[in-house]
Order: sequence, then structure tokens, then C-alpha cells
Amino acid sequence: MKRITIGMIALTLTLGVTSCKEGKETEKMNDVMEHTDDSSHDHGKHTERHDHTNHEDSTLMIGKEVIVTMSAKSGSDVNGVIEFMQTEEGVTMNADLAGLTAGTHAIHIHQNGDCSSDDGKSAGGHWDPTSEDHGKWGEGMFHSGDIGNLEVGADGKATLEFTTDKWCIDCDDETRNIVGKGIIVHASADDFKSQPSGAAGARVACGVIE
Ligand SMILES: [Cu+2]
Ligand SMILES: [Zn+2]
Repeated sequence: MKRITIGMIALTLTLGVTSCKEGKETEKMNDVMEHTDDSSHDHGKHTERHDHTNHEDSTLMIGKEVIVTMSAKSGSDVNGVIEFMQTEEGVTMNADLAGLTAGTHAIHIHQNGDCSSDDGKSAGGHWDPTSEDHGKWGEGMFHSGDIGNLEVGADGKATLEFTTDKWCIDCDDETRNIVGKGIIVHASADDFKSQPSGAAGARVACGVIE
């Protein structure tokens, strides 16, 4: 009996996840929820909250992952990978880089998914879908690509984990979709003030989010 119950819960969860991806399924689910609301007030409250989440994130692909291989630019030896994962909370970025000079290095998402030039300038300026000024993430105005700085030790390595709901992987909202953009690591630190890009110097690594 217990097993059957667990099985049914698992099935319900699976259906719930499917409806996150499909707008039509969400509509169907709304109908069911209205009905549930009539029959049981408490249960109705519970499902209402789920409905809200489903509606907002109807195009999010939970679990979708993009792995970006960074290429060295401007004569550097920088290498590594940056992984992006869509979760219900937003996108989590995990950067794992090596070959950097010790010190502070800016890292940003730039507007073009194009690393063809040797200086990385083919990636264009900072990704700024909401027309803000350059700045520090979470403080006043900042670009959606203004991740910040990496701290690099004597071994030339750096890791950074970063999560935000200002991004999505391949959703319908172009102010949040990071696919098709570039990611750049700079020779110097971002000062979080200078316009339009924080005076972070040469581009020492470039990757395409695709
Ligand atoms: Cu940059
Ligand atoms: Zn910026």
C-alpha cells in the first residue's frame, strides 16, 4: 500500500515537472486546480502556490545545462570551463579556470557569442538587455552581464559559483536568455564604476554560451 502511494506521488511530481515546460499543460492544470479549490480550501491554497510558479516559469527548462570551453585570448594561457545550469531558482554558473595571472580579474557576459577575434573584442560590449549603466551586481544599476571579479592565487587558478534568476537558459524571455552570448575574462579587475565596462583591460579568455 505504501509503495502504491509513493508511486502515485512520483507520478504526480513527474506530471508537475512536465507542466513547467508546456504552456498548454499548465492551462489544463489550472482547470484542475480551480476544481480542487472548490472541494477543499486548504488543498486549494497549496495548489494555488504551485500554479503561480508554473505560470511564471512556464518556459524554463529545469536541469538544462550548457558547458562553455574557454579559449585563450590576447596572447594569454588561460583555459578552463564554465558550466551553466538551469534550476528552479535561476541559473547557476560554475567557473573553473586556470592559467591566469595572480590577482583580480573581471568576468562578464558580453553581448555576442563570437570569440573569433584574437583579442576577444568580437564578443562586443557587456550584455545589457535592460539598458542599465555598468556597475556592481546587486547594487544600483548594473548590466545583466556584470558578474564581477575572480580572485586568482599564485597557482593561477580560480573558481566561482554564481546563481541568479536574472538569467535563463533558452527561455522565451530575451532579457534573461544567456544562450547566444559570450563570456569574457579580463586581464584586470572591474572597478564597478567606469563606463561602459569597468576598465577591466584586455580580454584574456572568451567562450560562447551555446
Ligand atoms: Cu567583460
Ligand atoms: Zn557591465
